[in-house]
Amino acid sequence: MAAIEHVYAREILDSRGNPTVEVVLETDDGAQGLGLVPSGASTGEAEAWECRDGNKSRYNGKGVLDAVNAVNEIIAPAIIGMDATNQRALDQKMIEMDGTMNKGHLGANAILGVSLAALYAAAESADLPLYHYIGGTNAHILPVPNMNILNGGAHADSNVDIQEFMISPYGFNTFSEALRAGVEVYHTLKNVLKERHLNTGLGDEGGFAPDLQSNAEAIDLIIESIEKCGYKPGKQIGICLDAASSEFYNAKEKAYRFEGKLRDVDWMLNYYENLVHTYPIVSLEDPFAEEDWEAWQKITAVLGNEIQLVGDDLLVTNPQRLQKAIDLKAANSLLVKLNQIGTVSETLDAIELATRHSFTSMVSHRSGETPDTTIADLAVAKNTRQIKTGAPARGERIAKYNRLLEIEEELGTAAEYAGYSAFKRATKL
Ligand code: 2PG
Ligand code: MG
Repeated sequence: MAAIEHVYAREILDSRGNPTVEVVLETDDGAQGLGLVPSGASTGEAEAWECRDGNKSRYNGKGVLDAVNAVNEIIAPAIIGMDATNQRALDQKMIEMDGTMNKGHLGANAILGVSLAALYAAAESADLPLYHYIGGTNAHILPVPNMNILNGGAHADSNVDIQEFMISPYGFNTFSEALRAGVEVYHTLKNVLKERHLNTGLGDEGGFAPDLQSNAEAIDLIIESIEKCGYKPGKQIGICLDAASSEFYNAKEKAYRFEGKLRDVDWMLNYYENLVHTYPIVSLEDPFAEEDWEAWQKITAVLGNEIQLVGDDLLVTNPQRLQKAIDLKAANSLLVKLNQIGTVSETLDAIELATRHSFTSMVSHRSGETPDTTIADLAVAKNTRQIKTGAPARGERIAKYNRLLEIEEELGTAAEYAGYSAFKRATKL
């Protein structure tokens, strides 16, 4: 037992310079945990509620003092004395105190800050590294890093509609070799862009954000960079996309504004099919909007046996929405974001449910991040085999990759790199 003795929240800044919540939690055996909460830009409508003050005179309304107060004045007094190692009981208590379906009273940012801080304090109290504390003795598989090296959509100031163009270095023996290959491709892409006089400024997740002729051109540039580095596209390094299509969906017209025109579901489906059959794409996230379940069913029927179809805005790490997707045969993979659901235990429930129904799980950062590295430990703890945490640039993204290097070294001979096994849906591998 590690009884919670002290809980304190403060307002800090995230990687975009927006306020977010930090929670420090101490237990009676001297352990201390830190909870840092990330924040999205292309957020799903069904995500748990992120409490922002809305006071325009501070941070343009984005302050989180209400969430901080919710921790310091409401949550803290109610959980003092509880056992930090009983994560489920603690999370349950906060869910009950909130009393809404979407953390709409206390705020998911307040609740997650405490949930994470308790998790870290409990791991320290048990004297175990986080991945080991969460995952037990079988936590040993290093995930394939899906590195978002070209940013578009809501994460960039460019004309590129698809939000994320990721490289997946799966054809390597260790995580560190795979990471090195990905980093080399990233640096080479910069030169490839420069040669063409394209912009090399960075988007929110550290990837380049040039204006391009088409979305496919982004993939061409990436393939060229992979080859220039001496790696084999498809064989060693594949491509994952996140269309984040809810951002370009026009609900009134029931159509997608893509490459300057309104496109219906069949047009988009055809477009994706061509793309998948032209390029070494192994994973496609949010190809259709979060409430366009029918389109999701269509694409899953057509491409679901060939590639991974990841639900992010569609599933929002919510076991109920995931169950609906399982029942409807919409998507075959879960994107895992702690702050979409708001507690550690519900996140673990979502991963568990996904695994039970043969959905893969990709653990994910948010576009607004902090130096927190929980997702690196979580991916290893649950042997999810995949993580996405941006380009190999900017401290808050690099921190996660560096944490995985550390874990790989710590595991020593027990470490296993997921490699090809990560993409069990990708028949082209
Ligand atoms: C996504 C995420 C992370 P955001 O759409 O998958 O890459 O972006 O955090 O802005 O929702
Ligand atoms: Mg997404």
